[in-house]
Amino acid sequence: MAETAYGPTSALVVVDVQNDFADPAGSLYVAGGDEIVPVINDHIAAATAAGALVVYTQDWHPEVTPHFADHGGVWPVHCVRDTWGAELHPDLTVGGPVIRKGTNGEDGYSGFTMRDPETGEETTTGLEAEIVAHGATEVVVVGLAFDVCVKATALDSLANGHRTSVPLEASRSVQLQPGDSERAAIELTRAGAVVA
Ligand code: VGL
Ligand code: ZN
Repeated sequence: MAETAYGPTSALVVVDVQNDFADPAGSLYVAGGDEIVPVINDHIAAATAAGALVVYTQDWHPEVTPHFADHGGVWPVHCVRDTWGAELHPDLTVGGPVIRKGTNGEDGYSGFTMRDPETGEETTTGLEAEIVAHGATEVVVVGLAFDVCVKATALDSLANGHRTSVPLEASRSVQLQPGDSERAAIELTRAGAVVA
């Protein structure tokens, strides 16, 4: 926490801190997801005090989507729009825009883009526009899950030309496969992110 420096040209992207991921009763609970909420709140407080943009993403799926295992995907049903599981965790400090992704049945791993699971077509969310409007050049990505949506969001941030860091203490991995967390850290570091 102390190592992450925030200023007016920073953007803190808080990825998918939602009940289904962050509450032990959630349908796709990420181990330790609840423990990092206060850590993330410390980042939010520091970012806000420094004049940084704080922006949130929310996985927001229809009931039926090829993202879910029942319909050809790999994940249990989670973050169905307008349900408890899709709500941001009640202890999370919310003080900034919320970007929803996956709304039309896309995979929506990255907070920046949504990829249609059938056609592969990519569309953008409003996240990059928020960052540009704030004049932010450095992006810090925290939240859930490190090896899925945090990774995808940080990779797109790098591709968009932002200096990008992922503080590990403010993120946890879902590990669909053992080793996913380590592989994600390597991939991010190779792409130019500061992962620490
Ligand atoms: C996520 C799996 C499926 C995430 C979203 O937020 O990391 N993981 N959908
Ligand atoms: Zn999802």
